[in-house]
Amino acid sequence: MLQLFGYWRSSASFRVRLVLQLKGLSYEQHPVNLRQGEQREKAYRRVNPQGLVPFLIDGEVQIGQSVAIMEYLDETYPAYPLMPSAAEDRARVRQIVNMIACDIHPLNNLRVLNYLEQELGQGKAHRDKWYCHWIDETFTALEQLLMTTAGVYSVGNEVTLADCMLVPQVYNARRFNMTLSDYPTIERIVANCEQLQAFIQAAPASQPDAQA
Ligand SMILES: N[C@@H](CCC(=O)N[C@@H](CS)C(=O)NCC(=O)O)C(=O)O
Repeated sequence: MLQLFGYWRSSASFRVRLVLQLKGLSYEQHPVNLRQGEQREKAYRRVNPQGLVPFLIDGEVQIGQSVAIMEYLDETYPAYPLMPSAAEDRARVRQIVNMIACDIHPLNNLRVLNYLEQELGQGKAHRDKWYCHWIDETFTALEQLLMTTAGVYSVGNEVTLADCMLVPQVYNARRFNMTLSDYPTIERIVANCEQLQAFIQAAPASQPDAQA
């Protein structure tokens, strides 16, 4: 059985849960409570020395980094492929994946926000402004790109890894009360995804460690 170390509200964990759900793979969840700092404790560092979630164990195979895990699952479990067959479309998917994974998420994750508040003395208002700024900058460009690539989903009419990145990032934006009306294509794609059972089951609120 696949083992997933994650946290209900972690968008990087959400990405991996989406791939698992879309492919219909059974997996056991090992919640790591990020709010209580469990990711930094010795017990978890023995699993993932980087002290981040998600982390996947598949028998002898152990993998960190959500994008690496998603690609591993897609290549190892080919049912319900999440990369398009045409090279150009695969490049578009990777472009979207990287815009979110490289240009938004690292600026906004928990340890960066904690550093802003605790080390640099920024208050909640500045922290939230920082958070929304980096989403807005990339979503503005992403909206333009998606207008040229999207069908029902981000790239064409099949769900791809791009959607598995986009929906968790929109979840983060909503958590910080961002309105998405400036990004109508993003809004439309996410609404389409959210009708699928896999997206409902992978959502943070559906997880066993979800807190009210
Ligand atoms: N690039 C990594 C980022 C992983 C990451 O930052 N995960 C967050 C949760 S979304 C985390 O574990 N944060 C813990 C912390 O910042 O202390 C990935 O894609 O897996």
